[in-house]
Amino acid sequence: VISEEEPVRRYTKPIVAALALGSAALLLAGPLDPPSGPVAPTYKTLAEVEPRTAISAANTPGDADSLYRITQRGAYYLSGNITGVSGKHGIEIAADGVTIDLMGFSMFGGEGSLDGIATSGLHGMITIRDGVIGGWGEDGIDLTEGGTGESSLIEGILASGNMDHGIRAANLAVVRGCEALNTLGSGLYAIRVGTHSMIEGCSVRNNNGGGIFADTECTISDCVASFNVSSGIVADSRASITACTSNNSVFGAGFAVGNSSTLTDCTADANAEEGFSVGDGCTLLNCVATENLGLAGIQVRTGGSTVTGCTAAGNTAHGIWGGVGSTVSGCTTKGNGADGIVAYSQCLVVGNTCHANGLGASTGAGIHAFSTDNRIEGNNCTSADRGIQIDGAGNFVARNTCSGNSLNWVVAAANVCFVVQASAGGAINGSSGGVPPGSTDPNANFSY
Ligand SMILES: [Ca+2]
Ligand SMILES: [Ca+2]
Ligand SMILES: [Ca+2]
Repeated sequence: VISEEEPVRRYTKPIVAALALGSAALLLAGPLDPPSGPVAPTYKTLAEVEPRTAISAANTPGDADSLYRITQRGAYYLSGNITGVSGKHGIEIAADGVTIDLMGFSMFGGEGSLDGIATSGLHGMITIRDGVIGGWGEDGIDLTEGGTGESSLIEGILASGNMDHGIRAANLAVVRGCEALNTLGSGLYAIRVGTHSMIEGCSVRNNNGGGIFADTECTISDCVASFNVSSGIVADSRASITACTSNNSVFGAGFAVGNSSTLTDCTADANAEEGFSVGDGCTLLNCVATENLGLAGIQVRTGGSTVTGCTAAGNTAHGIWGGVGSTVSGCTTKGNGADGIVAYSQCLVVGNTCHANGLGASTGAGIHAFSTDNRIEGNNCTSADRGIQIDGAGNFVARNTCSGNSLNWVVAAANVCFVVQASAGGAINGSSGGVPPGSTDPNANFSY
């Protein structure tokens, strides 16, 4: 047991030592003459130390449908958590040029509440950062509530369990480093932006609607969409989508993208519909689609698109669906349930590897041309129900190789196609050997 006197005794020596140091410091003090000029205060006002406005009932009083309402441009911050009430938004923004720093605090809405943060009237140039916005009865953040304002930056926001959208911004928005999850409403999106916006480094998962929706001419990069009920990443036309992954959509596609868009280095896995479903005039480069359940791992819905350097494996139906007038080059398809590559008509299909497709109950080919005027060249098709199957007339088929398929070639009449059973030579050890494959025609196709 420690007696009450003990602490006093214990600190006697340090106090004496501190006093000795103090008197030494006094001996070294500078001149005692005060500086010339009038005496002025040296402290800083609160506005100089913290030149921002705390969001509070005194500074930013609410109105009939808001807890707090910002009516002047400027910088605002939270100094504590906010709990919503029924029938009200958390914070209304009724001015242009407003920055709200949530300072890591959370805004929790609760039953019957409206949006967490919403515009009131048409307002833009809005920044919102660094906090948690959850459980609001409508949207977490809605910068379109008062109309389609322009230019906003939303970063470092975790939006969870909101009823409608997690984060909804208007045109010319930048949304980065945000997470939106457990959004409850169906038919909406966890993150939705208007035209000419950028979404970077965001994660959307377990939402009851879709993951990300971007209007025309947006960029989406480094995002992950997982386990959303409808499609993971959806963009209207002329989008650029880079280094994103979208997986396990319960009823939707991994990526559903409009015309004239580019998708680079993206991955779609185990979605209930297509991995990638793109419109006319798109380019897919270095994308991977695996184990998706829709019509194809990669589907060019209409045509006129370029699919290069992509992989489609283990999808339930087709690997790559080329549409009309598309180019499919340098791709690998393996283990898809139906055809490896479908060339509908007027496609160029060149330099692809198609292995072990047609795994499903129906007949599948490595490459299957449905109609006319396709050019199919320099592909290797192995171990499927059919190697290369041409249903229509007027296709040009050259320099392909097929081996190990149940039927290597199934080609309708009236196509340009010359197939040779290649000759196999003996072993080669040294500088010469073997036999010619069986034709000197430069356009011959071979079975081997
Ligand atoms: Ca209001
Ligand atoms: Ca709203
Ligand atoms: Ca089969």
